[in-house]
Amino acid sequence: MRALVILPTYNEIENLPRIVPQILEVDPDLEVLVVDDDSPDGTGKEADRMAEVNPRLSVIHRASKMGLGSAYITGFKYGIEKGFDYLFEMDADFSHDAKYLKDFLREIKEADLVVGSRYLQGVNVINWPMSRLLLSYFANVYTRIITGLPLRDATGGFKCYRREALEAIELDSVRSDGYSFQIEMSFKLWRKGFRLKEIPIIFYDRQRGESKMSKKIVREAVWMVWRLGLERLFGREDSAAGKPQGSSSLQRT
Ligand SMILES: Nc1nc2c(ncn2[C@@H]2O[C@H](COP(=O)(O)OP(=O)(O)OP(=O)(O)O)[C@@H](O)[C@H]2O)c(=O)[nH]1
Ligand SMILES: [Mg+2]
Repeated sequence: MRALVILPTYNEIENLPRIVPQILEVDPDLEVLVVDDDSPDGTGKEADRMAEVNPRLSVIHRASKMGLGSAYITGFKYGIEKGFDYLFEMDADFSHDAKYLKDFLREIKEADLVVGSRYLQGVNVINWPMSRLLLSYFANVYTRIITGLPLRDATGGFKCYRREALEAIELDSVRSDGYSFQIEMSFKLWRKGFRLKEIPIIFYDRQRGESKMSKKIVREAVWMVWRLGLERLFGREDSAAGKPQGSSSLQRT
C-alpha cells in the first residue's frame, strides 16, 4: 500500500515545515507531495530544502497562482503516474488534523472515496465566525437539494481517493476550483457508481497565514451546483468509463 498526501500551498511558510513531519509520522506508507504556485513568501523554496533531506517528500512548482482545483489535478496526475494506491487531498494550514489520516486509511479499504465531514455528527467547526459557518452549512444544504449528492459535507477538502476512482474521471475536464471543485469531484464519482463514505472530522480555522477564501469561489459554486443538478436531470453525465461493479452506495459510520 502506498498513499500520497497532496498539499497545495500558497503562502504557507509558517505552516509547511510543521505539517509535513506530522503527516509522515502517522504511517510509514505515507508520502507527501507539495504543489506550490510560486508562493511569494518562499514556501516553494522551503519545500525544496525539506525534500532534499527527506525522500518521502516531493515538490511540484507551478509558475503562478492557478487555483486549488488545478493544483489537485496536477497532484492526482503525478500520483497516478507514480503508482500510488491512495491519494489524499489535505489543506496545509492545520485546518485538517493529521491524526485523521489513520481513519481514512482504514475506511478507504472498503470505499472508493472517503470524505472527511464537518457536519456528520452535529457541527464540528472550531473558531469560524458565525457568518462563515452559516455560509458553509447552507452551501451544503443547497448542494444536497439541487444535485442529490448524498453527502453532509460536500464542500470539505479533506479526502482520500482510491486510485482507480480518479482514473475513471477525465481529469482535464474538471474546471472548477474552490468549493465547487470538491462538489464536482464527489458528484462525478457518485454518478459513476463509486462507493462514497463520510467520516467525522473536526475542522479548525487556520491559525497562521492568510485566508484565500473569496466571493469568486462562492459565486463559482452557486452556478456549478446548478450545472450538476441539470446534468443529473437530463442525464448528460458520461457514465461509460470506469463504472465499478455493484450499485451506487453511500455508507455512514
Ligand atoms: N497551489 C495552490 N494552493 C492553494 C491555492 N489556493 C489555496 N491553496 C492552498 O490550499 C489549501 C486550502 O486553502 P485555504 O487558503 O486554506 O482556503 P480556505 O480553507 O478556503 O480558507 P482559510 O482556511 O480561511 O484560509 C491551503 O493549503 C492553501 O495554501 C492556489 O491557488 N494554488
Ligand atoms: Mg484553510
